[in-house]
Amino acid sequence: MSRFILAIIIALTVEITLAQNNDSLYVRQHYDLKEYRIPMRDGAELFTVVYTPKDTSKKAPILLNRTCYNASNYTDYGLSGYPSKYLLQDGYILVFQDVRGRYMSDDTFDNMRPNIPGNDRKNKIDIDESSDTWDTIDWMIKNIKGNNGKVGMYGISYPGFYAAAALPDAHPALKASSPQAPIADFFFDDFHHQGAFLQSYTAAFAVFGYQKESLTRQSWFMDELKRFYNAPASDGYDFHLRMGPLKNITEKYHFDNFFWQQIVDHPNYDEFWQKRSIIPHLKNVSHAVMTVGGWFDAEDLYGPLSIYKTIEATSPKAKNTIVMGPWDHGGWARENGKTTHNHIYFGDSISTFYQREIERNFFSHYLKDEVTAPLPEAYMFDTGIKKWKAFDAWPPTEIEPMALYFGENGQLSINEPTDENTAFEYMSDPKKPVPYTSQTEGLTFTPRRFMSDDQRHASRRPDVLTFESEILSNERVLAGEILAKLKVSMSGTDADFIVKLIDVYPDDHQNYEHNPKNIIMGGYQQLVRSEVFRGRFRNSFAKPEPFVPGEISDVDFRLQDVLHTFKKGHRIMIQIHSTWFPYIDRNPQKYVDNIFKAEEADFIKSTIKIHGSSTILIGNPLECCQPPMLPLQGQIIKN
Ligand code: PG9
Repeated sequence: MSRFILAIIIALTVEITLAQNNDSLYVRQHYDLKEYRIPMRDGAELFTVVYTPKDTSKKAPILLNRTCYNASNYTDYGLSGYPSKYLLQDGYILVFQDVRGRYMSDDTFDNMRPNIPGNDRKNKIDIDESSDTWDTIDWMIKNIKGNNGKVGMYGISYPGFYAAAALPDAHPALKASSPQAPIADFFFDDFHHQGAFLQSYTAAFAVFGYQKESLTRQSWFMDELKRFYNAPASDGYDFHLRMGPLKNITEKYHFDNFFWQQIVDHPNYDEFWQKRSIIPHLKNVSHAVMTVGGWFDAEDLYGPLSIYKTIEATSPKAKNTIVMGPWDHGGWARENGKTTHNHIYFGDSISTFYQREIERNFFSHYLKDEVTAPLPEAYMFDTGIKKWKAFDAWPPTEIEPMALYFGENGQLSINEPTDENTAFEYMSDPKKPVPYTSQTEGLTFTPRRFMSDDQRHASRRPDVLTFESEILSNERVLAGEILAKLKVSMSGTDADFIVKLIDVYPDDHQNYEHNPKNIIMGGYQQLVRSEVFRGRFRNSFAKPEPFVPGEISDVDFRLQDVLHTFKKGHRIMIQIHSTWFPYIDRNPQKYVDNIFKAEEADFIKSTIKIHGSSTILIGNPLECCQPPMLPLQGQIIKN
């Protein structure tokens, strides 16, 4: 390593350390730290870390972060990085709490603990995350000195779910909540995407699949995590391919993991998953809600979009805002310098702008009655021209929608139907699955760096259908929801469908902004949006159905929203394939009741056809069956 680079690394390390020390030093100088055990209505006590400003000249609002990731990480004045330094300097009472069943809090943990519908949080003894939040807020208002009676909540990812779970029947002192990269429903976020299982997450089960034996400030699941990280292969693709069927993971690694067993026992969207979705409970919300997400979030993209849209549809009194930026999972809390994602540079200080001008103003306005610039309904970053745009509705209605059709010779036609009698086929082999990334990834805890990745590795494979438009003579803005309406047939009896929207750079594109690996950017195929759909759920996520070989079936599904300008000189590309490994598990392509119990022999090659009457619709709110952006209609299994 050259001396110059070494010097840079040392300088950066010192700077980062100083920044953290400054945070810790700053926190120690400006805050008093106390720990409490807050009693819940059923007698359980939740461990809570509280920082109160030393400056008591004015009463301060409370900012509450409920977490399953160990509130003890926030003791000893160690707040570096989160919440942002702007909130740190704004004189809030900062509170971090272990949710029920985690670390220093009592009782046992339940993933996405089901909300009890209609639970009157003031009186009933039933407990859920909403009642625990209600009890916590009520206790804090009455017992923490110097508070102004107003509470805000925020949290990224799982803590983002807890910020959303506070909203049903919320305590009157809760004035503002910011669910950030929130999980809304584990069948559409994190572990599953539209019924397909995210195999690359397998190691993460160690974090959520064991109960602690006593109160603890430290992680207690590390031995289980090591089972995975002592694995023979460091290449994630090879490791998981050698793994074979998912049942081998149960036998070799997760034989004692209660959450893994729940995943195996509930392969369909049954009541177990439905009652763990927060979506059906987001009604009559009367608070300020700012949902935040990253366009490149491979874990929780359904979450922010569905929470925002549901509140928009069910809660006219809510002051409901959504912010979507060029980040992967939680990037807005990490990247204060250049914002890059894979080989694409999006700009400088984008996260700082968000923290200082958006997040800080949101809480100041609603918790401190400060006059701040009103937030737009939707503050969305265009990932094509790399600029923020404000909309007064999301999805926007003022942007021309687009329909994409598939033609011969890989031609993608814009807004012009092609010959419906054509069909495009590929042979999908689960033993040679399409890699989800062009890069070699290790055994990732969760894959986070592929959602703007180069797709040339895929477009050159015979099992990937690739359709490409003419060179655009004018720029085209794609904004809003995407609906894939596929007409498919196959030689097998089950299949997954991965649809990708891709921005193809001009052949002579030169990229000077950020290209540390010197990728040839001429012809770069930037992933704009991708999503998988497990075909067995085409008529219902609760009731899967096999395909009939040779019969044409409709497979309609949403891809998550986009805001992307395809510049003049670029092309629009669509890819369709049926494996995406190891990001998602392999579909045997022979229908079995439970893929988690499939045998090696169940995995078969299948010739799959996409028929010419298929189309991809982009823009304007799309009427589509699934997944439920709003409370499930007709699919709730009655008790
Ligand atoms: N939603 C993220 C996650 C959940 C479960 C497993 C892995 C990641 C998160 O809470 O970071």
